[in-house]
Amino acid sequence: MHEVTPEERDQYEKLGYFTRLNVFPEAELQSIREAIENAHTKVLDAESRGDAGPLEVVDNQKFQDILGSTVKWEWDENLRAVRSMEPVFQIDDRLGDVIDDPRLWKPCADIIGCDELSLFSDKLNVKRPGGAPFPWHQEGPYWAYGAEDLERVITLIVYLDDGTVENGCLWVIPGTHKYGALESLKDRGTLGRLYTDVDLVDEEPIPIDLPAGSVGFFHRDIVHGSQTNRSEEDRRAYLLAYQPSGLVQWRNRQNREIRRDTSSHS
Ligand SMILES: O=C(O)CCC(=O)C(=O)O
Repeated sequence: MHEVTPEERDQYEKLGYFTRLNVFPEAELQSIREAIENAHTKVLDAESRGDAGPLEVVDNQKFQDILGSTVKWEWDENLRAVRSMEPVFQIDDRLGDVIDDPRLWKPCADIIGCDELSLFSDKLNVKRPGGAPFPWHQEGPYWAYGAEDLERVITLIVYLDDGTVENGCLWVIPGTHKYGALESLKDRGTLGRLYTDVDLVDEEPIPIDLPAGSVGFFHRDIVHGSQTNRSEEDRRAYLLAYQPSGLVQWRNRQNREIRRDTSSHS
């Protein structure tokens, strides 16, 4: 079950991504949302009681290690909110079940061509109303330092809320995975080196506007990004990346094998 279809594989090879609609029904989504909000609350509580690493400021962005997660705070001084957390599954066990869900890992195993997988990264993007844009970038160059088998890492995004142009859904530039690592922005500080200079590509961006519960699977080198959340609702997403078995995660250097036979999954 859950195999990649020939059409999906073809689209992945030509355009660098494919999507599946409504993979998670509302009842399951609700449970995942509860898990991520619980993780978010625990991080805020830990920070409030001083149980957090030092605040690191890179350019105008703030990062902090809290509960084993690298927390990126929102850029706006007036908005005390978490922007992203990575890794996050260690904070709420329910997220471990999501990582082991064959609806997510099986298509990745097919694309990678490897039956046994381990986790490369899990990340929660919590884009609250007013949440900041994420500039154009590729994961490949970002992950290059630390990946043990970069060529065989595949990434995906689970939409926990409807993703719309208004609320800052993901955008991709189809076909750009074929360029490999592109030039980054110059003269934009330290983080500018992580962002892609899209003036160098001819392809046009498209929004990946999908209903909650849908999943997009992406090549590590596809150029992607997102805009400000201009709506009044949250736009939350859970991003996973898988790699062959036996390797360590990108951030915490620990191995987390994918469990294939969990009773909660068919
Ligand atoms: O969720 C988003 O807005 C952008 C996600 C993304 O590209 C990332 O976290 O690398």
